[in-house]
Amino acid sequence: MTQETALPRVAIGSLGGTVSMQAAAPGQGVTPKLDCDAMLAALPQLVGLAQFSTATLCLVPSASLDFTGLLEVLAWAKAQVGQGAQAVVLTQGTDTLEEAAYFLDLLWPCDAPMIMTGAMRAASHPGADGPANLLAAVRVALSENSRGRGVLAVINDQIHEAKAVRKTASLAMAAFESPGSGPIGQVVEGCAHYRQVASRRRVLPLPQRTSQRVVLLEACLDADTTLLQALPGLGYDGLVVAGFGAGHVSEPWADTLADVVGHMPVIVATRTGSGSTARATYGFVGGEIDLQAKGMRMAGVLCPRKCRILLWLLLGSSALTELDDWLAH
Ligand code: DAS
Repeated sequence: MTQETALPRVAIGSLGGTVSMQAAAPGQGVTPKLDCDAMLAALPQLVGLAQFSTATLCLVPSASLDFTGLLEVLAWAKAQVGQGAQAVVLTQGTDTLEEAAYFLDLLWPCDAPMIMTGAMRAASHPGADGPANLLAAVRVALSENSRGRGVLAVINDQIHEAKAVRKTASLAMAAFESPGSGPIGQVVEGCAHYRQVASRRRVLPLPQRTSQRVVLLEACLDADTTLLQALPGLGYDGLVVAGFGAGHVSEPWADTLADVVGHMPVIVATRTGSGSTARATYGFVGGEIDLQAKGMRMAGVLCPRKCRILLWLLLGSSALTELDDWLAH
């Protein structure tokens, strides 16, 4: 057996984002340019770590990814594992990495790790962090300890769970956190160190339909109810509200939501960026006790954006009855 065939196989799929971006000419803004092979070519340290199969799945800023495209990425990743890949690494833009990671994690049925990474500095900028993040991602992907943990985000030498990870800074190098829980691990001298053992995972079936629409609205001081009142007539199938504090809205919003919840499921999350919604603390109109009495669900620790993904997938697989259970864990 040659050394080449003895190496584990890792599949790397690239989707675009800053990690792939360059400026066409000095002074111009950066845009997605590098395909997957070009990103790997900038990383000779990968040689000898694994055999790589590469695919440029798309080349877009991550704001332009969508659920249908992510389902195609999932199918590609599953096929790679089916063909013998020990792990899958995905590169994409950081702007929506937390949402894509959670979406894929909810559907990833394999023990093989799926590791997502990106970069805060474009490939053509001094001090580009993409190569270091990609190398760390591959190393985490190859760690036996990464198996059975679903989809992880590896960036800035930290390892984050898909459910918790969040981009908390627009341009800083240390842009990712897992508010409340912290990262589950760290990359130290190229090795993945985890703070806890892998916990039991649950995955959702693939959605049978993708036409459902879930809207996310944020409660703001003195916000009117015009949009809320219009929602039942606009064809949406679900609503997530990023509520104040522990999951609260104003009295006019509470009254209008009481009507909306007769037409579609409504989840109220916290817009604070950290911590859980309350369940049994506040008794005012628009507080969580009132909202639950009116038929709304509280999101717990799940952030508004990830609630929207969960609701979309549950609606797509006709598994809405499982919503309370998913929100409780
Ligand atoms: N902010 C960019 C990034 O970090 C753009 C994107 O998300 O595609 O990758």
